[in-house]
Amino acid sequence: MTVSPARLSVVDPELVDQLEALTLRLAETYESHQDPHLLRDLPMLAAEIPAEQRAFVRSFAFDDSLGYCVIRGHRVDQTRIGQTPAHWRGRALPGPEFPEELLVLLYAGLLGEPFGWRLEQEGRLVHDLVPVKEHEHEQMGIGSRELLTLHTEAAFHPLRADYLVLACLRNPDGVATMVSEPCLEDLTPSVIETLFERSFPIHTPPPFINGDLRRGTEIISILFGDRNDPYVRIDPYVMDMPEDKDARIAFEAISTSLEKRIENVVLEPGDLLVINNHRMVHGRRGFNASYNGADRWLKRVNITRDIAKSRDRRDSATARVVA
Ligand SMILES: O=C(O)CCC(=O)C(=O)O
Ligand SMILES: [Fe+2]
Repeated sequence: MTVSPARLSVVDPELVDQLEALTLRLAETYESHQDPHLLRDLPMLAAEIPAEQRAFVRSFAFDDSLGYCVIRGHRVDQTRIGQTPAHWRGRALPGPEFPEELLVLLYAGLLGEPFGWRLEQEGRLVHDLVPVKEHEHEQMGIGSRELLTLHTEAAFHPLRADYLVLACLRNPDGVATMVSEPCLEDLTPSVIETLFERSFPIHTPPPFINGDLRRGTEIISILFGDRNDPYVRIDPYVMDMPEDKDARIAFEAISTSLEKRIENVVLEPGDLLVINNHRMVHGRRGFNASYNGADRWLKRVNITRDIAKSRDRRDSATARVVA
């Protein structure tokens, strides 16, 4: 599906070289995407993003109405970035695609503070989403064969991201990222009322369980915020069907509505998909990976508007890894 004009911002081709030169220079200046100096400097550096894209991203955040938007036209140097890695683990930092990671972080700097989870990709701030053979059939960003079901990112966690940025380095088979925004017209007033109640059990998914016994099952509401224009928090894959009949009906109604309204966004190299994690759920179509170094490769960054709220779960004020 083509991205509608209201959701798309294309970088002026005349500015693309400049941006590339900037990220190449910054890649010489900073150590890696984990460099605290880089994280400190991000909002200043973000001023180098073309004014049109800055205005576009700012409106996306300020209006708080769309679930996603796409920035298109940045260059990815396919030769320099090399082969798609077989795994995110064990890669030297910085990798050859550090300039591309810097670009994602600059955009992240317009939206808030990037952060990582200690239990996700070892606390890295920029994740590699590549198909990993041993996880081929799993419900993970690094899976491939199975469709990755619709979800709010880290739905189980109160400190989950406000925004995500997915940056496409390559996507040779045009594998779609699925997006779906809740639509109240599909739901009756009583269903909406029920979805606002804390009636829905959600579990901590496996990658986050290792040794972290602080979170188990929590009972959440699926909708929150404004009754007429609610935010959403759902990940049916890690949620139980509620025992209460009305809650069950409501859960099924919103799940069906979200499924029905799926749009497929096929990211191209250089695309940045900005997701408002409260306005929309996302997922990914299943695909056959080849594991030959040419597979789909995305970068992912979690962003919060308020880093202070995770202070008791970070080692220091400047640390960006949440335990
Ligand atoms: O690969 C994609 O397009 C999306 C993956 C995703 O949802 C995730 O890793 O959180
Ligand atoms: Fe996701």
